[in-house]
Amino acid sequence: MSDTEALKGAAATRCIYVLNGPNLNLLGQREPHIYGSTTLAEIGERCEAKARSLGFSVDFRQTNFEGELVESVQQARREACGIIINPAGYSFTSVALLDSLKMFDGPKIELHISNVHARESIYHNSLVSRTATGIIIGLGAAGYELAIQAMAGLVAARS
Ligand code: CA2
Repeated sequence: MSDTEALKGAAATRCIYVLNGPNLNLLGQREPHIYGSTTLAEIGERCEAKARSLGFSVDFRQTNFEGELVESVQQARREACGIIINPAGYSFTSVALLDSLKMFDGPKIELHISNVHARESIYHNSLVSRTATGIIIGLGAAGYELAIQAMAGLVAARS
């Protein structure tokens, strides 16, 4: 292994990917009674601060496109020690996303801001849950920081 490869590998062991699916860019602007008033940018900043305090870095992303989400998961295979994902609407529909996550060997935390089980039945059957190491549901924006904390523990337990 070259020095460059070794350096990349070392960084990957400390980088957590936090992936957000469609419409989450609107957080804080619509439906605050369901999703709260915190914006996605604020959540990203809180994730970075929490990760830094635990000796990790964060790559925080949002996309409205299924293929882009799949590509981020594939990239995580090379660059991340763990994935935290709020797949939003793709949780319930995307076999492609499920397939890509199955190929990621590290810990995976699925997260939903709202309690999906207290909502309409179309929100009850997440495909992503089939491959998740753990799930955080219904704790609002605070769920993201809890997920970072949990991920740090999961990564430490593997090394
Ligand atoms: O509670 C969550 O985090 C969800 O993943 C959010 C998704 C929904 O499809 C899932 O069932 C649960 C929807 C994201 C829509 O985001 C909005 C943000 C602000 C205003 C309206 C929608």
